[in-house]
Amino acid sequence: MNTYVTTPIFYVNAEPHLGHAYTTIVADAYGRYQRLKGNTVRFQTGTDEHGDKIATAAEAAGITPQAYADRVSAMFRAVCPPLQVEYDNFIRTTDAAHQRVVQAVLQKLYEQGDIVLSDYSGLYCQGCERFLTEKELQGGLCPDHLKPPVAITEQNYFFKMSRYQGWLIEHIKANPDFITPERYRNEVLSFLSEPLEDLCISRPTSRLTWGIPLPFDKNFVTYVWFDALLNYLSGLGYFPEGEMSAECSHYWPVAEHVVAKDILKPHAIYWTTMLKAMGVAPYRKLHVHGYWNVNDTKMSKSIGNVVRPMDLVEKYGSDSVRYFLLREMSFGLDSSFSLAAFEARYNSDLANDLGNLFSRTMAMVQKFAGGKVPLLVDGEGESTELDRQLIAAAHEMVQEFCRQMEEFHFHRALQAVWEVVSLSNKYIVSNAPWELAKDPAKRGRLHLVIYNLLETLRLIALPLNVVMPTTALAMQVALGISGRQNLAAHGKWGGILQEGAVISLSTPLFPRFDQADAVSPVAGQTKPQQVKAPKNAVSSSAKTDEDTLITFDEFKRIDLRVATVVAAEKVAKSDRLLKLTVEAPERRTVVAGIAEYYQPEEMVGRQVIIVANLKPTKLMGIESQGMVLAAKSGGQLFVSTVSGEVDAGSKVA
Ligand code: ME8
Repeated sequence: MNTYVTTPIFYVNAEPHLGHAYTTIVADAYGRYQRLKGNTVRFQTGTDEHGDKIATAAEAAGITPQAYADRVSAMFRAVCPPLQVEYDNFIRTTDAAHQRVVQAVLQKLYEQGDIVLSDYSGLYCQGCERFLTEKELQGGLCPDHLKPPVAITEQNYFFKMSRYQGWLIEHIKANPDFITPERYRNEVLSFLSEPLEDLCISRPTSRLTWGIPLPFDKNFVTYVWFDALLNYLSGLGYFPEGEMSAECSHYWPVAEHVVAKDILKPHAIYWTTMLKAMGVAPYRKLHVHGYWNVNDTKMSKSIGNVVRPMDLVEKYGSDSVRYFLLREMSFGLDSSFSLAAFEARYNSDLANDLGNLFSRTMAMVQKFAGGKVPLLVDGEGESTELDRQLIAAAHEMVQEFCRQMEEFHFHRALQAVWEVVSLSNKYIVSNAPWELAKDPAKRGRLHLVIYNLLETLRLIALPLNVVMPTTALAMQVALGISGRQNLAAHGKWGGILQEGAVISLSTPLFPRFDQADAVSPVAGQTKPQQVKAPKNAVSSSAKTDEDTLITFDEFKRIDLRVATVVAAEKVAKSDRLLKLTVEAPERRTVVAGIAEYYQPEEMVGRQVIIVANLKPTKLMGIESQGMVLAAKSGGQLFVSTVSGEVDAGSKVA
């Protein structure tokens, strides 16, 4: 089976924001899901570059519309890789091939009498780039742009959309899944219950030149929507006359468009009737989602609350952003973004639930099964009701995930996975492997419990390939699984993990988010990347005024020790932190904010001075049992030490 999934092509008058990222992630996740089913997928996104809005923005920037479009289009392209969005085609409406298709379609419809010249007087909104009807106005203003439209009379070309109204109503009624969710289908049917007006598809060059010239009248350029909608076909190599290209005949019949509610009408009405007039079958489905608001307020440049996806990715990693957006929004309804909600979900679902399940299981494999998939010996380690429950739930999870993905219910698909994550965490507690480990007679049972957990993790990772590709891969690598995953081949319990296979040591999937690293992803509110005094590295210069003097007794309360660093590694997702294993003389972990100044290997073997009696604190999910002393000077950081080698744990006084 093939799938062709598309996002809207985005206007290049604004930088990519959270809303654009959401639609694109939805389309990407759906594409990945189809690939995981073994289907062939084509995924197209791109930019919409003609029209008033772009011309006006370019003028304000003092550059040509083409240069302006090049600049902003490149931004839309550039956010894809960091969001792990893997498109097959990025289309631009200024591409020559696209422009040729638009002109050929216009010519065809003109010749067959579907496009006619006529007088038109109306109320034009520049923000919407269209004439508005009286009914659409609210208090005389455009409801979207809150500005009064301008009365204009001009000659223009019109697409006789009304000819196809009857056909469209029948098509929507005969195909209940054509527009989903149902509320949007009903909205379109209700709109179609009134007679359709014909669609003005030209703009006089006296008013706008930044557009595709009409092939039959050089005094006009094409209305931006007529141009833009055709991207879905031109991107497949469609051309109006002659045979459909191979790409086209493969993919057009299975086209699924993903859009938000703001552009329902152009997709449900303009585009479908254009296709009918062109003699091309309608797309297969239109998936319509709601709007992201920010802290319950409409996202808008003027309010200054536009969320930039790149800021979120830099701070939390793209898997977490993808997870949050797909888990938080019920597809079709509006949703509100807030950093608090983001961090709450990150800490509870990712760091606690999934992250802990993974690291606990990995630790148990190392401790109780020699770091390998345990060998299951027949007769040893009998199955219990808890095992049967876990196996059935893991199995059902894969089925449920697929059912929900088919319906674009991403939040429910993820809920299904997290139910098993939570059940697995309970399974650990109920089976208490650490207790089983104390009794050699229970070794078989211990190994079965560990095997069941590894197999559940494998099944959890499988659907996660769709939403969190990096995490899924990290889990698979740790479990010794390689190769392209497939839902049918790998979605059942058992038979994939190799008994005796080495389980690699891995870093935590989601270190707990440390508030101190906060960078606001809301434009205009970005805090400077404070190089905050790392909580575990002292660097301030000493004041000597009366208020800051301490008594000898106070000083004596601070337990300073020489510690020898025996291992050091970078802390995942942090630029500042190194995790040090030190002996002082007992082994302990100290997380130090020195990663910008020291490579982990430079630290091993060094003796440092630590505050040994500092209350333990968690940094990026790792418990730090002490603080390394260091001095900062001339932009460099120098860790404190002693002038000769001393026994680890020696007191500094
Ligand atoms: O309309 N919440 O481009 P556009 C969720 N060029 N999604 C949002 C959003 C929000 N707050 N804001 C924007 C156009 N989007 C035309 C499309 S297609 C042939 C031409 C997303 O840059 C959502 O997908 O205004 C919405 O439909 C789209 O961006 C509008 O992008």
